[in-house]
Amino acid sequence: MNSEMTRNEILNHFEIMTNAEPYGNGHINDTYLVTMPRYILQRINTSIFTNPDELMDNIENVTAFLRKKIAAAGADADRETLTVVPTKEGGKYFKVDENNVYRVYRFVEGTKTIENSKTAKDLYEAGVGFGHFQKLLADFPVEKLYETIRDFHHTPKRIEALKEAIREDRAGRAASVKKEIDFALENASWAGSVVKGMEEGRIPVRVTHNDTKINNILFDQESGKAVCVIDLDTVMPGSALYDFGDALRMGGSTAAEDEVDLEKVWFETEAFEAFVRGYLSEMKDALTEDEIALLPLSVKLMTYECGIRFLTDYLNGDTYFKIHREHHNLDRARNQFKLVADISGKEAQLAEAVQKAF
Ligand code: ADP
Ligand code: GN1
Ligand code: MG
Repeated sequence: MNSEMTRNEILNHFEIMTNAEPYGNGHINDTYLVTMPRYILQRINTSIFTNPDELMDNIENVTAFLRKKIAAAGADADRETLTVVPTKEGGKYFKVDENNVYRVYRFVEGTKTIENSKTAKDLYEAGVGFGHFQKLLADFPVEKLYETIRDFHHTPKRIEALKEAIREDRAGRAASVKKEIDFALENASWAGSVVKGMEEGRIPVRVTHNDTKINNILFDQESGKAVCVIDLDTVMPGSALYDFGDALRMGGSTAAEDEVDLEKVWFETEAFEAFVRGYLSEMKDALTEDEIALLPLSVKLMTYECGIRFLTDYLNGDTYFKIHREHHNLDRARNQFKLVADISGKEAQLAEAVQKAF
């Protein structure tokens, strides 16, 4: 929190709703109940999202589009998509200074997020949630979207960034992580599959979320059904395979992303089976044959890509991902690479699960 302005002062700039209604049956004083919906206040990471105008334009356009479709289907648009709360001047965010840019969303009530322990039902619902999100956005005009982070899932460029980090060795760590570097570079051969398919026009460019961690879905507290896809900062043109693979990177692991005991880190075929059933219940008619064929590989690919991003950040001295302990990024990279190795041995099972889910 910046020192110049308190949270309440910042909130004062937003169109926060308050209401006071007469309350109780007292005979002496005038009593009112003051209600206020709950809100989420977020400081935007402006070192990553350097253009808040473009970022918030994307989010407003996408949520307005979703809102119309959800309402037209008779569902509750206030619950099923994010609502950006404007500032009192009608802006999409409030800027204290270059590094302190804030936005407010309506809090979606009656929901929960799922972090690490997840059931097959959670995975099924997550598949429905992300699949539905993609389906609703299928006819969103892709040219309206800004690329908020250029080449975000361009895996070959991520490999180039890793190589540069190795060459520069800014934190003096390269020699100590030779094993991880070797693993990353040995696995580079298949890492361009999706990007190449998109460049050759075999894999369609779609409007995708691009950061489909399971904790970026709000689930209904009672029914456990997926309610609302959140964290829309990276909604950009991309591949359905990015979202599918990234969701299972986290959703399919038996352990947290930073678990250091690699004996606890495995990829669960059952999680894949549940997620793919949910996802295909929404997307099976929309996907092309090439996309369907690459669903199993996409999980390994997105896990690999995330692993090399963690390793790159470790080599660069931890400048991108928040860390909470020394070597945190290295722990995360090792964890992701363990998953990649495990997924490699299970690809035939995953392909079978895709067929079964149709
Ligand atoms: P980050 O980019 O840091 O992951 P998120 O936008 O995903 O930030 O928000 C972090 C967490 O805050 C979410 O995982 C969720 O638990 C909660 N959250 C965010 N927006 C809302 C909302 N509108 N209603 C309810 N909870 C929310
Ligand atoms: C970041 O913001 P969050 O925690 O949802 C990252 C993702 C990574 C993920 C790894 C904008 O996601 O790409 O996969 O961490 N988001 C960005 O946990 O870089
Ligand atoms: Mg998030």
